[in-house]
Amino acid sequence: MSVVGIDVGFQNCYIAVARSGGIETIANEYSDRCTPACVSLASKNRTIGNAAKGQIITNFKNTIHGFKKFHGRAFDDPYVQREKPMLPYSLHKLASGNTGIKVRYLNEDKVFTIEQVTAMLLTKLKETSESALKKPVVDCVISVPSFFTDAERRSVMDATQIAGLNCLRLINDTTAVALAYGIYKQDLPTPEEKPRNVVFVDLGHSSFQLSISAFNKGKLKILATAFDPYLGGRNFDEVLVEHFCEEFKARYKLNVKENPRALLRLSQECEKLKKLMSANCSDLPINIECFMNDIDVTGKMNRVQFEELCASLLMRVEAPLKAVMEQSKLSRDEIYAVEVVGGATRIPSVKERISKFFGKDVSTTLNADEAVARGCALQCAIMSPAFKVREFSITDVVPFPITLQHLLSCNHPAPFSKVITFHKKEPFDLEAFYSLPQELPYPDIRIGHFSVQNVVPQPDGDSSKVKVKVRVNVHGIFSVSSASLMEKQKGEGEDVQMDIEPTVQNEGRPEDQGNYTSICMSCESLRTIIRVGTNLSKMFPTKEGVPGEKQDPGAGGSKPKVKVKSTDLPILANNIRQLDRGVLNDFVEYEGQMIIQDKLEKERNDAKNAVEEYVYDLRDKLCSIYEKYTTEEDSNRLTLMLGDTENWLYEEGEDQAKQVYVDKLDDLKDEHYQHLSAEEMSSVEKCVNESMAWMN
Ligand code: ATP
Ligand code: K
Ligand code: MG
Repeated sequence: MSVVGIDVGFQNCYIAVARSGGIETIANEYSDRCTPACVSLASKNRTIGNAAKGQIITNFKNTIHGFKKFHGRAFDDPYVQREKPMLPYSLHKLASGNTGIKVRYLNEDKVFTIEQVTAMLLTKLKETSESALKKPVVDCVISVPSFFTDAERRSVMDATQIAGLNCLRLINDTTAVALAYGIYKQDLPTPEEKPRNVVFVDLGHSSFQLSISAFNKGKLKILATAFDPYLGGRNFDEVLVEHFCEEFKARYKLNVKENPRALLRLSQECEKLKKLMSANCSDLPINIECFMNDIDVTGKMNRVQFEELCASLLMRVEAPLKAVMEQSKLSRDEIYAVEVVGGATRIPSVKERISKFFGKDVSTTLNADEAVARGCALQCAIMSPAFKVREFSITDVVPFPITLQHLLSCNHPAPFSKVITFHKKEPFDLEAFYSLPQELPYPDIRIGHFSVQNVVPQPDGDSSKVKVKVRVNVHGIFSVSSASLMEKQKGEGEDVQMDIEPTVQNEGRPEDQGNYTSICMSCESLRTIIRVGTNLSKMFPTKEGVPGEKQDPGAGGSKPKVKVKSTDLPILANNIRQLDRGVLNDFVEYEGQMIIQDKLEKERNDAKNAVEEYVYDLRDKLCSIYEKYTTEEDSNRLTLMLGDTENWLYEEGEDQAKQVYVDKLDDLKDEHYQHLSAEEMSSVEKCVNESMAWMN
């Protein structure tokens, strides 16, 4: 069983794997540990990652990047509408109302769902891990921003399935970082001592997240999270782009915004400039040749100017810092360290603001780029029975309160928390939604609609007791996970089942308010539900169900023995914002076809390259090591043949089926060797090998 952790960033993805030596971040075929979150579609294949990044400008309409936050979002969502005019590729409203991406692929117009696009990226990351580990990779842990809602998380989970991955856990970015920080620390306070509180800050390309974690030996508990989902390195790039667009308009009369290619080039150059400014205070140049209308443009900027331009962005750093401290109810001197990760925390003024707020230097003991992936791999190792890892339990939070409403026949709600008892004579419906729309970085508060079926009255006509269990699972996804009808048994000695209740049930009791009650599942109570321990690997993943509940060891023994028969009731989930399962299966199949198509195209290209290489190689050898073994006549004939082949490769041989190239190569080899007897040939080969060995 493989142990793989994947940080799917808005811009940069990293993979970490567990090997016997420990956790290791792995490199892709470009020897790069960072794989860009970029997918490019073309007439014969797709390219993903580094190769796709190289297509951003040349194939801008069909090269998709910056798509992570379209997960679970409706096309009409304000975020999507805000992004749309700035994207070089087209968005498309799907029949479901969700956001799709329209591109040209295999010479056809094609709309991909966001789940499919992320699945393409995951396919690449899966292949990279497989070639590093030299075995198939299925199980993994993947990171998501802590502010991802139910719909966004479900959408990412669907993407993992399309890519053929089994995601054991979606872990919040900063929780993964906290795990990467804590698991190796030998000097954490014992469970009886006061915990060590550490703030984790992640400023990536698209978002700003932070959390405070309390560490004791063998465990971490997230005390609070806060974020600005719309503040990241990209905003700083945009400020520079805006500045130079104006400057170039004034100086060169260029309207950069009308030219997507120029805008993309400017954006890339501004990002480079931004990074350079992190290390240099002096004036730095920006030079782009043949920028637009054959005009070369130049400009310059220094850090002081940059900070002035970004003043309003820098102001936004503080609010989440304040919020997380307020939620945690800790004072600043109770903070042991402030650990920063994420590429954009390298901006000096960002670091300064953070350290000023906390009154201490920020620590950079973690690898800013790889910590999330490493945390994911550690979590995967903890969950894998194949790996022995130090015990470490994680208690995370769900940042947004959820309400579950009980719909009566006339749509009256009646909510509750984790395990709740209803008295019902017939099937009934439950509706879950986010309680505080103003706090949600997402316009749709709906989570799902759950019908509890097969409810019947008791034999005497009374209402039946129905116990409904709701949970937020290990991925941070909400569900009404089970319901059972409890039936009191009369006689003794009958075959009955004890009514065993999970320990998490006792927080929050419904209080009647006429037809409905309202209890929010606040952060505090949800924390209990999402408790994930190291014993998880044994309990997970057996069924769709998820761990987090232990049976009360005291139950049964001390309670009076009421004999109850419990019957499981089916639950029908509706209005859940995820792909239809049939559609999902189609996507799984289609992803498989695209993988094959890419493979075939690669083989075709390899076959073509082999012909080309043979031509160059033989031409070289004819005037070096083969020279004295080849008659002038043969040499001329072969040279002519090589020239013909080369021309063919540029003309009709430019775009042929794989077999055509394979045959061509065979012909070349036949032609080359036909004038030699077997004996001569072996002697030639021997000499050639000797001289090659000598040359090396
Ligand atoms: P997200 O976490 O939002 O999904 P991500 O994980 O892809 O995004 P990171 O890889 O953490 O993001 O960070 C990328 C950002 O960091 C980019 O905006 C990049 O320009 C910026 N960055 C990287 N190095 C530097 C640097 N030296 N100075 C300033 N910014 C930098
Ligand atoms: K990243
Ligand atoms: Mg990130």
